[in-house]
Amino acid sequence: MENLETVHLQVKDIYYPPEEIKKECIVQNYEEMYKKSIENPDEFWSEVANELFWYQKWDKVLEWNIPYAKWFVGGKTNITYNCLDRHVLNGKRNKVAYIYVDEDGNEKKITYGELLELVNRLANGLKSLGVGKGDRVSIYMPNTIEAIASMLACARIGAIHSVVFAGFSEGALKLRINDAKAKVVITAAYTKRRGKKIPLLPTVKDAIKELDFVKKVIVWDRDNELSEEEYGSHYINFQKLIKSSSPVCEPEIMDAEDPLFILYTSGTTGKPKGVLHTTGGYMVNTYLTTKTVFNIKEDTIYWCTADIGWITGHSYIVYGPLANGATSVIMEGVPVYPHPGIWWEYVEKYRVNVFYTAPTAIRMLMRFGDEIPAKYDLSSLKILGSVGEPINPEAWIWYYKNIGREKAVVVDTWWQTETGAHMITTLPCYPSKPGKAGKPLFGVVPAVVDKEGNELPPNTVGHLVIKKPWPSMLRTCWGEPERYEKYWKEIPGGVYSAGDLASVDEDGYIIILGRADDVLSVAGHRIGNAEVESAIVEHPAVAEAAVIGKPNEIKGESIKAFVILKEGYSPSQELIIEIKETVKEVLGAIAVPDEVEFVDKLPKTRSGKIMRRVLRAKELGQELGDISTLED
Ligand code: 6R9
Repeated sequence: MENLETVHLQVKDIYYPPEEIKKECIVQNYEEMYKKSIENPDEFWSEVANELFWYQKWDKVLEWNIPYAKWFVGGKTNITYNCLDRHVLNGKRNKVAYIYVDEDGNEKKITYGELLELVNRLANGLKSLGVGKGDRVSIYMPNTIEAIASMLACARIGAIHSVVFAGFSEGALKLRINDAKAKVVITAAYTKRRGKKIPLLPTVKDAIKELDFVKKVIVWDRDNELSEEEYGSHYINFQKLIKSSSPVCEPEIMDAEDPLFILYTSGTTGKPKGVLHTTGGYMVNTYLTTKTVFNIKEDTIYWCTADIGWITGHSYIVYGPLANGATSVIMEGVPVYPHPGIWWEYVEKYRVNVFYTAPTAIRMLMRFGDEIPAKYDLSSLKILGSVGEPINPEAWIWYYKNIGREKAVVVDTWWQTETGAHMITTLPCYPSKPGKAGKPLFGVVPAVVDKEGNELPPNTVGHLVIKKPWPSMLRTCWGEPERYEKYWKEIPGGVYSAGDLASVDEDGYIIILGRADDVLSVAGHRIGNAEVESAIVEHPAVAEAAVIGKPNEIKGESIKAFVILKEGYSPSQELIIEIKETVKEVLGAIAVPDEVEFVDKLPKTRSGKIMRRVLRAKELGQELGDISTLED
């Protein structure tokens, strides 16, 4: 940000929570509680952590050797004990934990008692395959109860799960299994999407062909249709494994800083980073944020539409809601199939109180018109959440009016895979402003700074940083500590650099403007420009490629690729199709460029870096800006 810009905020409106909601809020005094969390963090976090179960309490809340933090030092717990046993022992054995629904109206409910038993059986099954504390298990599963149970089974025995979104292709899956050196992979025969069965097992088979450290693959054979030959010694039937394993499994006693999971996310360069989260701090902060941001009470029906393959699924489908003993809806499928009112049909059917989704989905559903949601009784809704990318005021207001019927509050939650939990949002008791995420949550000290780390005046665009460690922060990048350290070195002053551009208004509301670095945000998913480029270059005809994000009304950004062909190849429609196909194979459908343009040259710096900024400005007809470093 050499040139400071001033944001001209179009929306001055402030929305106050309706009285009926306000009086039900668990947190009534945001300012006071926030102040305490900053001024007296030890006491604040101890009180929160004390609401949960520990085999042994911590000696110290925080040990901070920048950039390495330890939270709840010396504490011993198991997150699954807090998510399951604690509720079962507190009279909630028969409370529904999840209501699973699919596109066809099939429903499956599981109670806390049943989920505990399923998790224990699977945990024992994993043990029988030789999986133990610290071992990695890759999970490539559809958005189902079985996937959640797989994650929890790992956590039960101290194995580190690495969930890979089931929409990723073989290449992306292989990279992640390989990087984590997973001993076991858990998968399913298929996932359901738009009325079709999308096979998953063949992708796993291809991905692990050369990975001999993968000892076993557990397959959830959903329709009992895999033949005996499909198995062999490598493959284990999920259902049989569960049946033959004991329903009792003592939780592994975990140190607060023992790893819980790895989740891969795109960075600016090279391969995705394996963001590592540990047990205690992650547990405490996902518990607290779920409780306070979504106001989870005994009878709350909660629905987060994310997929467990993303951090939102980890924190706000699995760990946060379960730690709070909530009842959650989960759905396998897309928001428009079999019809674009399917989400609202389920909100009505299950009397959902808290609904959490992404702006890209809201914008898509908006397109189908106000009449669609108008057909349903959505009066149960109290809190509407947004996550994944900036929500434009138009979509915010549509969500508020057409879904919330002006009786629910919108919480726009800014956070990241790296932060583990919500960081910036307004709590439901607090006034919100469309398009602005809002205020820092407990313990979070954000600032908007220039590249040198100087704090900027209100309404000026700069880099979003976090000035203090927080309990659910990533602890490292798997096998690449230098990449972790970079987050804290990017901007001077010992601060965490989020990689986002932001500004603060005169009331202290933070607005997030998008990524500052070479990371795309397509339909709320982070994709590194470099990842797409290297996928394109895998096509034999391609010499070099550069990709940029272009504003897209629904997806936020769409991908455009500029491609230089090798000698002897000439541009053609077929090549465009093949290049797109290559990206799909290497990375998956979400990373496929909408546009491919063949060029003879790419703008580069003298040091050979592609100046994507220049390509983008040219594409969008904007000023080229400073091009003094351009090669020619
Ligand atoms: C949770 C999640 C993180 C990036 C983040 C930012 C964008 C997320 C946002 C938002 C504006 C919000 N982002 N929430 N931007 N307003 N409420 O999405 O994690 O996949 O790691 O992406 O998403 O750019 O830096 P992740």
